[in-house]
Amino acid sequence: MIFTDEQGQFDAIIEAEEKIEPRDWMPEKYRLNLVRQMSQHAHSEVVGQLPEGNWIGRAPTLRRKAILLSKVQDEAGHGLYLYSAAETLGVSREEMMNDLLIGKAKYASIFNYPTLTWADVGAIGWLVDGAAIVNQISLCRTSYGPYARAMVKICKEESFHMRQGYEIMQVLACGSAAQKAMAQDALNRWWWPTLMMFGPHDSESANSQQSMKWKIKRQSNDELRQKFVDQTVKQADHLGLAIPDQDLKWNEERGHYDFGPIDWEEFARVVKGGGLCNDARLEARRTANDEGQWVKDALMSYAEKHSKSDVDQVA
Ligand code: FAQ
Repeated sequence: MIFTDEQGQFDAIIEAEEKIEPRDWMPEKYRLNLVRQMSQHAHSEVVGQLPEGNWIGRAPTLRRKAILLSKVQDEAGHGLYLYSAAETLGVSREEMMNDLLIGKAKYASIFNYPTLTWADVGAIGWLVDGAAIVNQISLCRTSYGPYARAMVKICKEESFHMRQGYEIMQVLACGSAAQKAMAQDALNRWWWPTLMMFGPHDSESANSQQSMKWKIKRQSNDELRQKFVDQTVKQADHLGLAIPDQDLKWNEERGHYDFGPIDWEEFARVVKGGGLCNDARLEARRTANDEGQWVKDALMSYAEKHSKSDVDQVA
């Protein structure tokens, strides 16, 4: 079908489950919504290195240290794919990074909680990466091509991350009484913040309705949260650990687990900067930015010289 108007062409691509590519016309609000979500996603990957990074120097064995190093490095790579994908929408990495450093841009609330014990590294891999996979599998079918393609590679790596976290929990849960208690304590502290990762309930979600119409989001916040709960209850049972929710029970009629109320006041406080680690997380990013400035300057100067000599050669 040939369309004479740009909007009609865009609508047809979305309707046909095809991808919008950077060269295609797109409504300005579609572009801005994607920049918002993708840059938040990229920032989450980069800030998300910090809680686990806290344990690289204290991992219990050399093998654990090597695995954790590799996992944290993967998160940096995910940030890189996502910033690159967002750049195809006409926003520069510097602008996105600056918005993070001045506290304007959001990133996932979960990364403002502290990692107090080694079991927290297990809980992050199992629960936080587990939640991220549920969300990101769905985003593999997002309507913007570069975002969808980045998600495919990211999901493969997240599966390994989740496995390594679950394996840490398994070893602790089968260990001494003190180790099992440490695993249970980590589950108790990370469970509710992980459920908050999926965002507000659908009725309160400002962006969902439009994002679903544009097929940027393929499943709602509540649908994804429910999927995560349903799959994780069985995993906790297998570990012999208890999910800290007295209201959690199987609902035969719905074919899903019911679960207790989420503390949305806590969520709002953490998103607005009042979590235990918000200040420390931003401070760490600012320091990394300042201390790495000379590397960026050197690379830019090399790139400028290099591209100039290429031009000279062609001339
Ligand atoms: N934290 O209207 P909605 C990872 C904000 S990656 C902070 O429902 P939307 C890997 C939201 O931005 C984790 N803010 O928003 C890893 C909006 O504010 P705005 C990150 C949140 O976009 C693992 C407002 O609330 N994953 O973990 C949160 O339709 C281990 C209203 O919300 C992604 O970013 C929150 N949890 O749906 C790395 C996935 N939730 O922008 C290291 C991509 C909501 O209007 C270690 N993103 N808000 O000012 C998404 O799928 C969506 O953006 C949602 C939110 C589902 C997060």
